[in-house]
Amino acid sequence: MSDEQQTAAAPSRATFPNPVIPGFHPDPSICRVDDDYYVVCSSFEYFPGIPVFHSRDLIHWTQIGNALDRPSQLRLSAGTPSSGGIYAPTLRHHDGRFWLIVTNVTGDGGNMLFSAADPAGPWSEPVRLPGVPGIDPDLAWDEDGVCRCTVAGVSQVRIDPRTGETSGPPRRLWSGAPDAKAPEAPHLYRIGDYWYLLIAEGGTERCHGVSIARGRTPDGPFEPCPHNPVLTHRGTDHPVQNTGHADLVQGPDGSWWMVVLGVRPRGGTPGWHVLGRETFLTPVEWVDGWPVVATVKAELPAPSWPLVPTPVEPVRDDFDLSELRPRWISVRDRPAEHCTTEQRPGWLTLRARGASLDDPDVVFVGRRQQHLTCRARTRVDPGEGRGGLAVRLDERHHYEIEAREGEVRVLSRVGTLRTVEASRSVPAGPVTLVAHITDAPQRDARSGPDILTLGVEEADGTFTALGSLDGRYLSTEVAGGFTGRVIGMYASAGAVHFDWFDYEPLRP
Ligand code: 6LW
Repeated sequence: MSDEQQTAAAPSRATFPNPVIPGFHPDPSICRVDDDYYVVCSSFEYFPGIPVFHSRDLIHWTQIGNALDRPSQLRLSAGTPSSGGIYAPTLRHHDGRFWLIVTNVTGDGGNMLFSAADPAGPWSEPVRLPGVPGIDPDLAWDEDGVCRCTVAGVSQVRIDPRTGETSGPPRRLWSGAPDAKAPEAPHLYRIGDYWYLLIAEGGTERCHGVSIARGRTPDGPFEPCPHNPVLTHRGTDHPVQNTGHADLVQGPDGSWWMVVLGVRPRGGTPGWHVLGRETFLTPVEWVDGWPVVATVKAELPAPSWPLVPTPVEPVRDDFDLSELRPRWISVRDRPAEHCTTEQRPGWLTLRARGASLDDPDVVFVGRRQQHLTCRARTRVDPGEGRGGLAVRLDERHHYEIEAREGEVRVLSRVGTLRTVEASRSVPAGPVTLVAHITDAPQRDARSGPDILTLGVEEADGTFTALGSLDGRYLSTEVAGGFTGRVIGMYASAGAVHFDWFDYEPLRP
């Protein structure tokens, strides 16, 4: 049986890990069509943008594509900073089509709408929405087919989703608690006799929460839920923190669920989360017409409906396809002249543009770190160029092991500090570079979350560590912003060839 055919979990399992979509997958928006569920997430400075996931049981998810996978849909200029670019999508199904609305917060982007017959793609060219100001756009259609777009703040405008035309100025709706920070991530739903307006408030950090109001019409007025916030982990010691930015869905048995972003801070105080904001699932019950949302747990009980496990992702990508698999993302763009599997069949060739990972023009192909402990390896032939294996939080926070002919070096960049941590000679030709991410020993209040050990694999298969670096410096609490770690390959000079890339979780 090949890796692709194995299944993720024995159907008899009693509990399932939450996050259901681990790693940097924030701002989830969910949509159900019959027995199929789809989730999209924010993608910021990465291209392709907006990862799209599919599930048949709400527990097991597979990435089926990236909605914005052509430069005509997404052009992120070199001026796009990390955590700029593409924010908070909403995915909906209406009139036989899937509709996706997102904001590009950088350049001339603004709000954009895309549609598709199949969420795996292709998605349409963008319809621009100059009349819709603000981030976190939502789409909702009423019984007459009128489409409303609701944005952070919270305000609403009627739109024609096919043309992007708006009618009338944006109207203010309900903004959560009167003194709450950042009323955002609105979603409007018709459920039973009411229209519900679900929002996030308190900001996407430790005070994040979810509140709701209801009205008899989609225009309001909205009456706040008497027990708002309906979900928050602020001031608690739950292992999952920052819970907010939610979207509602009904399970196969008619039960209600919420997808919500959360983080897993670890180490001493104040706690560092390194995988970015992840997508969790939590059950919802309705009492007196209001949702009662369960605490977001790190494990989910087995649901009452049949599980449909998805194929386990193979450890190795051999770069034997002409297209890169959907999990691979690059910084801002990925032109074929800088990234190809055609030049040397079975290898990924990266041709440098920027001279290091500090450069907004860096040629980088990586995947999200999705497990708290894991190992990444790649076999690289630097030829006459220079490149290697990097763990990237953003352009100012990254660790890498870099090869050039006859030498490897471990490099770190933290804020303004750039350090050569170690170097050593290696035989000319291909070399296997390794990044090993393990738990940090918890010694006292200052212990970090994890340790990144970078090194090389010798010809006999043994591992030689060249540097062990504190993981806290590649965390959101240090770097700031909205993203998480991405691990991958890069070229910093000339053409660099990669034979394969392994990513192996060390714990589920
Ligand atoms: C997003 C806002 C948020 O637009 O973070 O967690 C911002 N919530 O709703 C960026 O993802």
